[in-house]
Amino acid sequence: MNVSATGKMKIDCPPFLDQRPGTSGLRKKVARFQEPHYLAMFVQAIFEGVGNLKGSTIALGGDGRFFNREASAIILRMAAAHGIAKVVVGKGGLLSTPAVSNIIRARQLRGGIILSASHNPGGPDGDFGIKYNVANGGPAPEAVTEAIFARSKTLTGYEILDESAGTIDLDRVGSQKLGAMSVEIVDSVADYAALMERLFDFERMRGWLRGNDLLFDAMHAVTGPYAEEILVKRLGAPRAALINAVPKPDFGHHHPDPNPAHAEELMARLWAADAPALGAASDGDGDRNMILGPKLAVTPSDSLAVLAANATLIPAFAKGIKGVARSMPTSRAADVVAAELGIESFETPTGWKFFGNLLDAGRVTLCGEESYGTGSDHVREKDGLWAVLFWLNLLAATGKSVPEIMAAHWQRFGRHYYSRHDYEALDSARANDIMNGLRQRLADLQGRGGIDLADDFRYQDPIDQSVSEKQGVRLVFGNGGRLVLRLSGTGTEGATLRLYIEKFVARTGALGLDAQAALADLIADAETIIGIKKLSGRTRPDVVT
Ligand code: VG1
Ligand code: CO
Repeated sequence: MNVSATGKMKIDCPPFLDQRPGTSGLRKKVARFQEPHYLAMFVQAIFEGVGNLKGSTIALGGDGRFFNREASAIILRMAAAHGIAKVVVGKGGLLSTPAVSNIIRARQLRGGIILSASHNPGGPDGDFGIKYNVANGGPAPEAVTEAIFARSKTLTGYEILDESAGTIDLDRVGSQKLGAMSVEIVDSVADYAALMERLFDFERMRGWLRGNDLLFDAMHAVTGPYAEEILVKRLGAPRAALINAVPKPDFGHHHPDPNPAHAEELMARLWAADAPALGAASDGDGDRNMILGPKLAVTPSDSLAVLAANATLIPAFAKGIKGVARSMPTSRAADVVAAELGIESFETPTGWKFFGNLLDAGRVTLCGEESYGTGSDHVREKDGLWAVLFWLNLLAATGKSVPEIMAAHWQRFGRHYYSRHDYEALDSARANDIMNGLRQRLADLQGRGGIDLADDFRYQDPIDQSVSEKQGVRLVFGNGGRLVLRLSGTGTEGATLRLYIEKFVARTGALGLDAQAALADLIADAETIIGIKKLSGRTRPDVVT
């Protein structure tokens, strides 16, 4: 170690070899991130892998999970040592992922660092994560994450300011200095709330909230303060419309994952006799959403299709939408709407980073993923509260209920019954064997047993022509059925296999069935063809959504 007159230290350290970013940033157990130099070495890999950050301004914020503050302090001292000119930080180190995206875009920053493992559990025994967003406000594309990974394997150390350079008070809004670097602490919510007011008809939504109940579950994660400002202060919902609205470092011991399996309290309220008209939840870093009506959970793939079909009722999209994109495992419900509207539709690999080019090129306006992610060109991330406001605006504009909107949608377009079955924490070698075994049989499967297409999804980006291989196996049946199998890229324990099951029923068919019942035959076929249970030794999936 050597300390210069400016307090800059070079810390020598051999590289860590497990820092390849996954679907959305680097995620590891908190304990791994707390190991000496682990976080710092990855941050150094970001600075060097991204490559053009000296003299620039970047954003920094996180979802408030355990280790958020300590990590923020380390990153600020490293940013100063690296020669970054200024960092814009959310108060208390808090910013939702879409809020970071907005700040980068609105202030034309070079990029931003987000501290989050999103929907993964937090706390000392939970997960931590770090992701880098580029100048368009979106997640770093694969070329950048691969450059970061390559750099992480050859680093010999990192640079950081000595503590004598001072510390930043994360809770004091305003300008501060760290060495030669400026730090601006900003209100975490203000810019984002102003953006939402520009997109939606707040007057009309206020009217709807005077006669209808809303229940929003922030899952003790980052959207609590956002919901408080937007839903309560600006839209007039009562404070009781929010549950779990105070962010906690361990998310109250829960998974901050907005799905029927993890939002128990919210689900119970929506299935009760006096259920609110709209129920919703968001995840750890505020980019996911779940939408519920009385006794009805809207499938995320359907939500994208409904938003596309009704977009012109929202002020931001009054002139129509340009196109729709969905991740490959997401159901094809949105494609049907796009065809009807005469607009383009795109199928991309899993992860929001693949939507950025299409949004930047003006080819699509709305994007979605089956994993409770929906968004538009207002930022370059999926956006949880945005989706809730979209639905609220839709209910206010139509005067219809959530079940009425869904029934009308299916009667017009037909219904894509859909479910995802997750097999979590499998032995990695075994999970890879199951994937590879299926891959080897693709040529045999194609054309047999009603399967029209059996392939491993390969994506060529229509804008920059970059290619991403092996993005998941698709088995597409001629009768409207589809099975998809892929390995998760966000887990931190063993491997998680995701099986996605989809079946299309035309508008003249049975539209009101329970999804698991409607999909039962296809689920049984999946076991016959792929044999996850047989090969993994598991009797049932860990999570069904
Ligand atoms: C999962 C979802 C994917 C989503 C990603 C990040 O990835 O399936 O659709 O983009 O999480 O979401 P994977 O590789 O585990 O299937 V978030 O809200 O956790 O940043
Ligand atoms: Co998230």
